[in-house]
Amino acid sequence: MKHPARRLGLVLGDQLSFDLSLFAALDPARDAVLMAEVNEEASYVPHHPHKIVLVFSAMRHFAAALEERGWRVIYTRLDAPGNSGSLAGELRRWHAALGEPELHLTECGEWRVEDALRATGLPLNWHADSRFLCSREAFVRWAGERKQLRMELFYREMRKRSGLLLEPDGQPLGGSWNFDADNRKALPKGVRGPFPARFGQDAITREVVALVGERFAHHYGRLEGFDYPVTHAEAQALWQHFLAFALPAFGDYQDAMAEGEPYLFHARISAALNIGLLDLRQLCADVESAHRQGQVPLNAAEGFIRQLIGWREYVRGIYWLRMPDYATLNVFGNSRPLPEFYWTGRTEMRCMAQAIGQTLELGYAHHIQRLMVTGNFALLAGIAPAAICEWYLAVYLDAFEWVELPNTLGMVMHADGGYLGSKPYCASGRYIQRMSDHCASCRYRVDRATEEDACPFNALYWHFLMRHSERLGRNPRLAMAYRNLQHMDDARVDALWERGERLLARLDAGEAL
Ligand code: DLZ
Repeated sequence: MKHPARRLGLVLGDQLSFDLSLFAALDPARDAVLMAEVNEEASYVPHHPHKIVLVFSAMRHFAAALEERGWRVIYTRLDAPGNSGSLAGELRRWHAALGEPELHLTECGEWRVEDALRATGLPLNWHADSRFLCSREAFVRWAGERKQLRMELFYREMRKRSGLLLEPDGQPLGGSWNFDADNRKALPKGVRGPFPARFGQDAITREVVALVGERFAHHYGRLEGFDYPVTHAEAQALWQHFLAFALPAFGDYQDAMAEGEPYLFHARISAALNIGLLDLRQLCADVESAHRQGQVPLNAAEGFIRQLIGWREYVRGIYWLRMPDYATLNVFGNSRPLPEFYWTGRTEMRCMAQAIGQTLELGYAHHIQRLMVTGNFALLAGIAPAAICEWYLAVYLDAFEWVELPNTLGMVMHADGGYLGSKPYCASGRYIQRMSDHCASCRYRVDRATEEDACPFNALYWHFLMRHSERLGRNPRLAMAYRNLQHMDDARVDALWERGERLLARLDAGEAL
């Protein structure tokens, strides 16, 4: 038997925070921490190589930092002899090897992982994930008997509970809870995002890059060029770069897209936050103080804080409230496979090629590219929710199922029938034209809908509304679109339907558009 431990704390690859409440339950003098790189987590979906590099490298750096603080860390490398290949297997193995210590764990991000750990039958002591403001139980209480949940109401509760951006009398700063209407500007010509912060690879990261190259070369996405933070200090530097150079314009251009601008004014911190390298409370406090010191307008500060304490906590609450059945919802009965070009970027639709291309290169696209380009296309084309969910989970550095699934299945695909959001985010090519400069260099014409060179988003948009009119026709948020459809003459409606049918048939034949 290895030197026994009294207690063993399991720390997962997305739990790399010194502030986890788990650590308060352990004693560095007598207890141990277990961390494990396992094949199952790296391959249950074909993760982008950068994502595996990020998680493994950040895990190795965190293990070293724990050891520096005096912790005994049992660390299983992916290629270590005896690696059982799964988190449950490693927990069982080390529980036996260390003399059956008391086991401590933090609630998992993903239902799948928590289920597998519970299924070991080992006696497990669970700790709440203190990185979130709203516990799973508090969300269940908030949701109560409400038939429909709405983010906006949840967000107001969170603002009140956290005290963020409030007047002394408890009213919202600036007289409104939400300044989203100010955050939809297109990018003026000549405006560019700041130079992105980039982080060099140290010896640990280079070793991981080589390992990922050997073991996961068949995964889609580029291995070279990894430049993301892997330590708390680097994540702080990324954050300070955002505060100084991008936050002031973040609100205005939050929804904009531009050629050759993968980040614009976005923070790019979501992956670091989701794996524990950044602390939500600090981020919110920094943004609020930047606003109160006059460095950042309210629409930017409020918009940023809303994403963190509103949307992000809301989707996590819904995930844990509704899993595991939530993953199977498919109210439109979609069954079309994901087009091959999602994995290669080879499509003549310029906006899609840009969004997918940067995703394969960087493991990153911002929320409007995800929602209104790749997501919108999947919605309009009737892609099977499970297939598009797997894609988002695999290709984005920040994608863990608790945040990916509600965003994709609920917000993008409306496959939950409107439980998470009140309308599907369907749009024609006009929206993309308004918010980007992609259409100018596209081979398709955004001002046409029925001709062979017309932007596919246009006919697919009307086809989507027509084929789901029974379910969506009475949705007040789509009333204008359905009114426009009613006012079209029959010949136009037929031509749109037929063009939509031809496009879908081409997808079914495995053709790229
Ligand atoms: C994403 C990921 C990967 C690629 N590898 C590991 C791993 O080897 N060990 C580990 O503990 N965690 C890994 N993760 C993150 C887990 O998948 C994550 O903990 C679950 O998705 C739960 O959120």
